Amino acid sequence: MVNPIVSIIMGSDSDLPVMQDAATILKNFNIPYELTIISAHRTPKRLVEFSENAHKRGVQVVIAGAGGAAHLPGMVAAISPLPVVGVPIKSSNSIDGWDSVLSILQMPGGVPVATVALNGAKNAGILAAQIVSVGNKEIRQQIIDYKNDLTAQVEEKIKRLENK
Ligand code: RP5
Repeated sequence: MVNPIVSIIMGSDSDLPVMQDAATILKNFNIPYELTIISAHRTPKRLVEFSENAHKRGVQVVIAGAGGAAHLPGMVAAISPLPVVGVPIKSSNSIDGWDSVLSILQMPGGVPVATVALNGAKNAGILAAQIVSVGNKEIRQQIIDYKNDLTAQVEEKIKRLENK
């Protein structure tokens, strides 16, 4: 089995329907990833163990999703030397989602978390792919192809609209 270079972690299995979008992107780009649950509040020792060791296992980027009082991405960023992409999730314990966004976004200077939109796990997957593409020409080419495809899709829509 190939070692994962991206780690997708989330606070609860209830986050999976959202976080699955990041996994789908990485799968489509053929980027080896792992996916698991780490709860900042309910498994704090597991959080520390993961954060201290992920880079030693060859992980290059962490995607961390959580809802409500969403401390998982920030706490991983506090310990790990790896770049952390944070996904705020509108969960059962969220007021309206802003609580998750601000918990992940408003990090103190010195401890960055690259925060995507609420439930924005798809963009987290793309951003993680772009980060690992810095040192990988094949992945970089896939990103270029992906962007060209986005353009082609819109051009197709423009054609359809203008020919009506
Ligand atoms: C957060 O609490 C999790 O990331 C999840 O978004 C939320 C609710 O968790 P469960 O009660 O569904 O386990 O820590």
